[in-house]
Amino acid sequence: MQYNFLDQKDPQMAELLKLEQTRQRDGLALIPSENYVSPAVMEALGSSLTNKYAEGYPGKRYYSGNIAVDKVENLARDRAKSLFGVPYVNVQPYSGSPANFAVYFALLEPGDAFMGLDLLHGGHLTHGWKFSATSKFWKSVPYGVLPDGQIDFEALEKSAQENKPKLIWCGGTALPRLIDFERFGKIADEIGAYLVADVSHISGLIVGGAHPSPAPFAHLITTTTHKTLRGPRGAMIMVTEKGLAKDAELPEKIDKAIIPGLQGGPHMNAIASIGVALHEASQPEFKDYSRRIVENARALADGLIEHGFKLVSGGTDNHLLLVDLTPGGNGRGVFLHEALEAAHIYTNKNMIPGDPSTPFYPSGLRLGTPAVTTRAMGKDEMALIADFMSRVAEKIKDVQLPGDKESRLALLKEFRASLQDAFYSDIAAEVKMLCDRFPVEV
Ligand code: DSN
Repeated sequence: MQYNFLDQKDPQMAELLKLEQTRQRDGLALIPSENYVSPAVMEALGSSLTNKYAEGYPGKRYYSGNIAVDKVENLARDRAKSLFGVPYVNVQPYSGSPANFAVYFALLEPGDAFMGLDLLHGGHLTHGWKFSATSKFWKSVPYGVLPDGQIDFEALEKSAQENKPKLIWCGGTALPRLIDFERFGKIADEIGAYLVADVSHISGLIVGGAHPSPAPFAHLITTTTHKTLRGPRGAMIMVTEKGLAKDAELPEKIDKAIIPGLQGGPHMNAIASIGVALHEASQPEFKDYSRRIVENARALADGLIEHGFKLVSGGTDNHLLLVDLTPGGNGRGVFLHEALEAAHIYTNKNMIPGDPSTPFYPSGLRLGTPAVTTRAMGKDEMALIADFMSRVAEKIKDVQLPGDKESRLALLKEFRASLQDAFYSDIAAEVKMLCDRFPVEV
């Protein structure tokens, strides 16, 4: 790996970037929100548009010199509209959290009630988690999932009738099952609330036809652009036909919430790069890609179940899996996450619904297949990955989380030292051999 300029101009930083490239190239990226962008997406992101300020919107900027950037933003917007089948898109949010904040800012008054999936049940921080600013400025009324991992629609409907939220979020970050957007739409319509679908995790599956679209049922859709959609870090807010019918001013309200409400200059390089990713997502190969993501997630689920792992909801309909580690003891997610990392298998510890432990020591592990599918791995490779994971889990099966804080910290220190064992570097070598067979541009 070589850089044209960095190697000379800033070798210290160049070394760090190479360290990360090596990690991405030689390890298994199983974090469901991560992916590998194409060289074309990366090129647009590193283009001269990074030099340009363009506060405002196409045709209405506060800076001169917009010949190219106006066309870039319009092209990205048009591509998103056509791909998601919606009449309006804002492509300027810096990322998912700012996009969701803009929705609150556009639609709610301070103190208004809203509903979102509890973080501990797979929701996002910005869907009303108690430590998020969203629950400081607006009144968060969370809903949850049933023990089988499905949304508890009965409780949600009852609570919606009682609390009359102005806005209901659907979507999440750790939901392995299809989202019934139609049922959400009915509940929101009964009380006159806005339904906002945050499809950050599954937007690539939606445009690829591997997950139903919320467009007929939601008023607004938010999504990040860097997960299954395989673009750069960024986000979009869309207004659907249904949203326009409810409030024809929604596009203007969203635009104003982004700027001057929350943001200044849009990151035009990211917007160009989003445009490239949207173009890629409109190609026939992307349909195949999104289908294979789900196929691989199911194969990985089957492989893990064969090795004795328990999965929340018993499997998956999308790109992600949530492993319930409680059969081996509570709060063990951190140990498996770190042990797998020592073997160059990257996952993330995660709460499971009704978790008996705490967010730092959760009882689950979240996995996903978007990145390994980008590397063109398939079902056979998912079986190998399940085998690697099972060997690592077996190695640490006797590690149990102590009850008190001091003992936990002491154990974690001792556990981390144990990860120097050759057992992990040997598996990492096998992981590298697998990765070498499925090269990826990083
Ligand atoms: N933090 C993201 C995820 O990993 O799911 C959601 O924003």
